[in-house]
Amino acid sequence: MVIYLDGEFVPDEEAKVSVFDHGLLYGDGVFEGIRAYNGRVFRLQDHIGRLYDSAKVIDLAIPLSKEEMTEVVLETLRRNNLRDAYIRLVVTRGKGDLGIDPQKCQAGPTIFTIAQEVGGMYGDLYEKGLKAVSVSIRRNPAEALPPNVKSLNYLNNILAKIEANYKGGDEAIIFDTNGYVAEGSGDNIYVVKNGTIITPPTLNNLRGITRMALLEAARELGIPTEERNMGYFDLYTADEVLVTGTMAEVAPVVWIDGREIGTGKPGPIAAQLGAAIKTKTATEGTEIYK
Ligand code: PXG
Repeated sequence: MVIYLDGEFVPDEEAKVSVFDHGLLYGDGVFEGIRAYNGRVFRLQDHIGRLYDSAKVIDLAIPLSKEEMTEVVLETLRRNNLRDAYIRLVVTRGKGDLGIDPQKCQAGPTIFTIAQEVGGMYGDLYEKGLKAVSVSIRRNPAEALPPNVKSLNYLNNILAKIEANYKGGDEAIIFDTNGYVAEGSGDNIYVVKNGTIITPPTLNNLRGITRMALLEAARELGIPTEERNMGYFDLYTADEVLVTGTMAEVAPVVWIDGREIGTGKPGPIAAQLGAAIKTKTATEGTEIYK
C-alpha cells in the first residue's frame, strides 16, 4: 500500500508521523472519509469543500489548493490501482511541542491520505436491519465544538459507540443537550412517517455528504422531505428509521431501545432510497483513470 504523506508517496511502513504532532497529542486536525465506486470518486468536491470548511473553523490553513488536494486523492487511488475504495484524508496542525498552543506548530500541517479496499460496514444488517440504542452521552453542542467540524477528536462519538456496544446496539442514537435527536456515531439519521422523510437540521450533526445525496434522491423520487427537530417520540412511532454515511451507506434501523420500528423489518422507503443511492454512487463522480 502506498500512502501520500506531506508531498510524497511512500510505502505504508514508512508513512510515519511525529509523536509531537498535535493531531495525535490533542486531536488538533480535521479529516474526511471518502468513497470511490467503479472508478469514480463520489462527491469528491463536496468532501474537499467540507475539509476546507472544517479547517477554516479551527483556523488551520491548508498549504495546498483545493485543486491540488483533489489531485492528491486521485493520485493516491491511482498509485494503489484502486477503483473501489475508502479514502481517508487527514490534515493535522503538525509537529509542535508539548503545549497546546498551535502557534508552536511552526513546521506547518501534516497531510496524509490512505486509500484501501472496503466492504459494507454493517455486513448482513442491511437485509436484517440495525438495532439502535439511545445513549446518555450528548452530542457536542455547537457552542462548544460544532458537529459540522469533522475534527480528529472523535471522543464524543466514540463514547456514544462504547455505550451502544455495552447496551447491545449496532449503532448509537445521540441526542443534543436540548433533547433533540442529533445523529448516530458515524451517520446521519432519518425518520419516515406517513410517507415523509424527516431528518434533523444540521446544527447538531455533521452535514453528511450522503445526507445531501439522500435528500436529493428523495426529491427525485417524489418522496416529501422535511428538516425539523425530533425527540424520541418521533423515533419510537416512526414507520421506518434509517441512517446514512459514507461508510454506512443507507442502513435501515428496525429496533430502538426495545421498541420495534414499524413492522420490525426494513421498510420500502429505505429500500427505495438505498437503491437510488447505489445508482448515484455507481454512475456519478470524478473519474480516477482518464
Ligand atoms: N455523522 C458523523 C458524526 C460522521 O462521522 C456522518 C455523519 C456521515 O457523513 P457522510 O459525509 O459520510 O455522509 C459521519 C461520517 C466509521 C466512520 O468508521 C464514519 C464516518 C467517518 C469516519 C469513520 O464508521 N462518518
